[in-house]
Amino acid sequence: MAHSVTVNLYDNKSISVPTGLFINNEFVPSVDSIERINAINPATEQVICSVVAASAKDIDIAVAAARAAFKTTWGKNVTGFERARLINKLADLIERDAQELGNLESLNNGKPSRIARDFDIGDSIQCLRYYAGWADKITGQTIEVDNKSKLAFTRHDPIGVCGQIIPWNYPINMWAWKVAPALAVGCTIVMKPSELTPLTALKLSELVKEAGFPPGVVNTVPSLGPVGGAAISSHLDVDKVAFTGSTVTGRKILEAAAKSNLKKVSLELGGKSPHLVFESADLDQASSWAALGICYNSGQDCTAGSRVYVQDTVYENFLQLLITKVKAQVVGDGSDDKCGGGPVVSKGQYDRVWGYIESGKQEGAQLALGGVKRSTKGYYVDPTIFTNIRPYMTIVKEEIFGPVLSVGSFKTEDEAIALANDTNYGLGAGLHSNDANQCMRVSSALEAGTVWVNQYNILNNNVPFGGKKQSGIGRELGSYALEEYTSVKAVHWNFGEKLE
Ligand code: TXE
Repeated sequence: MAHSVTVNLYDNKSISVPTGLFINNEFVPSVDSIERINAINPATEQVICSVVAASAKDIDIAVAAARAAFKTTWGKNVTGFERARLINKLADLIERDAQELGNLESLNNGKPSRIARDFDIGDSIQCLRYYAGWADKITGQTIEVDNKSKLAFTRHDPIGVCGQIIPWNYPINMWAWKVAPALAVGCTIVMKPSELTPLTALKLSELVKEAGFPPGVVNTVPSLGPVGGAAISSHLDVDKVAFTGSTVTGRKILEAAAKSNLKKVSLELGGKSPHLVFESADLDQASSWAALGICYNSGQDCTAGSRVYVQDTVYENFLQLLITKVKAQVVGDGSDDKCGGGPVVSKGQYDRVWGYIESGKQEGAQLALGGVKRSTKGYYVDPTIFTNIRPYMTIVKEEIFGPVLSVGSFKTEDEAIALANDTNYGLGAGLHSNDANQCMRVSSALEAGTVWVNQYNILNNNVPFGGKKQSGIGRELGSYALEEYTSVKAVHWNFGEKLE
């Protein structure tokens, strides 16, 4: 069977998309399985194409390829300058193909093509360039010890073969966040994209080869989570797993790592991020950020601001502004540049989100906007706002991962902080206030890896990102991510002391 297929994009152009497993810079079939994964367009519910699904044996082969490259052409055998050159080359190629990649991302994920191109891919290019900048600056310390004839120094060695398991909400972006720091320090990669969105990771693999990375440095193995993801997590020759996805799966990965070789694990998991609006805030701005916080990427965002709490004195004003702004969001087909959001990614996610909307209605929350299904094709969920919420309600406690917002109120700052922190998660949090002291007090009290003050959901490649509590372990982005992919070796050097 051929290892590529022609896919029609929106602009009447078609492209060839690889459908095999990418191992040792070649697209290959599975060695022992005929299983395939259907990539579906969530706007039409139609199959775009199918790709090879890696078996556990294929994962073994990909890991062996990554290990061989780590020992020979990559790892400690390639200079930081060369790693930087190749990563920059890859960034240039992605920039060259941004339109095409944006269309493909949109087709498979549902998000508007314009947003995929300008934001997801734009950010991914910057991420690669940011880490290319680090590649020749991976240094340790020289440490004086308690003897003048000795010193110690540290080396920050690449940790080795990295399994990277990524989700479907930002397929290209999550690929870049994982691949860029790993390559910068000299690791090799076995990348498992989500079974829902395998296409752009395969297309990017072509660019990895074109950029000139040696075979085996980046391997791409689309697979079902319990097959390929589990095989990576429990593999004895994988040194680290980086994961973004649900807390349930994160727990399984950590357990598999503990039961196999105690590989290093970083986890970026779910969230139920709160957004606090105090009475001194610029309500017009705060409502715009809150609308963005829940509507962006159709709410399929680990930091989606899914709980908004407003000081009672400004609650009514704020709510009206918020409803107007959320209503103005255009949700539609990804080919339409006017759209700010598309359908959710799959039938599974569609059913899940609508299940939460039903539970909100049944548990007594009040619908202030949305909550009505479309009768047309596509996994669409129009932005939905619930008020009259209670802390015990499922929509207030659980991550919905759709454009569904719960809005409540508070009287005092202490009450606001208590409401915000009343969750097992700790990924993001936002606050809006024009009182600088209050901003400082509240940002310090919020239990979250990222706090946004008078804005929301803005990330930068040079600023760390990650969670507290059950939202994760470790940090991505910034210099902090480099620590996730390196292993520190201390070398103790004696240049004088003699034993009697
Ligand atoms: O996630 P999974 P799902 C949350 C969000 C969403 C829910 C379910 O709330 O509604 O999770 O989504 C791989 N061993 N997030 O079921 O299963 C899987 O193949 C190893 C938040 O799609 O976590 C995919 O590549 N890997 C999140 C990846 O895990 C396994 C983004 C994510 O899928 C595996 C996505 C296993 N046993 C969902 N089982 C965020 N933090 O942004 C599955 N996988």
